[in-house]
Amino acid sequence: MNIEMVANTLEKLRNQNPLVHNITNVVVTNFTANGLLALGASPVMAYAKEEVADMAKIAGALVLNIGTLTEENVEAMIIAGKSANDHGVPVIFDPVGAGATSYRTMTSKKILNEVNISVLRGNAAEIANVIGDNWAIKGVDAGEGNGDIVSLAQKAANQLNTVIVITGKDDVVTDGKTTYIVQNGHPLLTKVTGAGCLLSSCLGAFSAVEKDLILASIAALTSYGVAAEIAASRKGEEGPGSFQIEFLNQLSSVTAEDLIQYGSIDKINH
Ligand code: ATP
Ligand code: TZP
Ligand code: MG
Ligand code: MG
Repeated sequence: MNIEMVANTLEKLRNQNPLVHNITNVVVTNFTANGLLALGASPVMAYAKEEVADMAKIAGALVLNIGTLTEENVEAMIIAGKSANDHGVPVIFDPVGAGATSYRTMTSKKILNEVNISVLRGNAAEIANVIGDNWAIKGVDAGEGNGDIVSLAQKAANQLNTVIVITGKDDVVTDGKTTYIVQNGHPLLTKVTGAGCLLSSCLGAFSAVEKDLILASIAALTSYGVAAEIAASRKGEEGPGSFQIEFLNQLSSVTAEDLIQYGSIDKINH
C-alpha cells in the first residue's frame, strides 16, 4: 500500500457518495450526519426493528454504536447486523464505554458474537475491555492504561478475527497480520464530543467504497486526521467550538493532494 492508494480511496468515496446506515447514540446523531455529508457520504439514521433489516441491506455500510444503548436499539442493531452480513454489507462497531459498566461490556460481546463485524473501532480501554483485558475507562473516555496499543490491537484482531482500529494520540490499524500506525490528528478532537463516533461512521463510508478494509481504515484515519490538523491550524486558537465547525468544513474540502502532502502512515514490522 502507498499514499497514492490512500488518496485515491478518498476520491472514490467522493465519487460514489455511499449510503451509510447508522444506529448510533443520541449525543452525536446530528454531528455524525453532518460529518458524513461533509466528507461526501450519504447518512441515514434508522432504528426501528421493523425497518433496520431493509435499510441495512441497501446501505454501503452499517455502523453500530452503543453510546446510549437501550435493550430496544441493541435488538435493532443485531437485526440490522445480520441483514448486513447476509447481503455482504460491511459492519463497523464502536463499543462506546465498554468496560465502564458491565451492561456495556456484556452487550459489546453479544454484538460481536451475533454479528460478523468488519471493523471494530474504539479507544484502547474499550478494545481492551471487549477482549477481557484490564484498562481503566472513565465513562466514555479512555483512562491511563499501561499496555502497548499495538500488541493490544493485534491480540484483539486475532481473538475476534476482525480488523481493529484503536485511536488516541496515535491510531493503530491491524488485522493481526498487517499493522499500520497513523499519526495524523489533533488534541482538539478530544474536546469535541462525538469525534470518535463520527470517525467510526467515516470508517463505514470508506469501507463502503474499498473492500480492502486495512486500506479503507487507513484512508479514513488519514483523511480525518489531516482535516483536523488543517482545521486546528486555521481556527484552533479560538477553541473547541470554532474548531468543531472548521473541522466539518475541512472534512468537506480536504483533498487527495493534502493526504499525499500531510499523511503520516507507518507500517509496523512484526
Ligand atoms: P475517547 O473517548 O477516549 O476520547 P474517542 O472514541 O472519542 O475516544 P478518540 O480516541 O479520541 O476517540 O479518537 C477520535 C479522533 O481523535 C481520532 O482521529 C484520533 O486520532 C484523534 N485523537 C485523539 N486524541 C488525540 C491526540 N491527543 N492527538 C491527536 N489526535 C488525537
Ligand atoms: N455519552 C454517551 S455517548 C457519548 C457520551 C458523551 C458520546 C461519546 O463520543 P466519543 O466519540 O466517544 O467521544
Ligand atoms: Mg473523544
Ligand atoms: Mg468513543
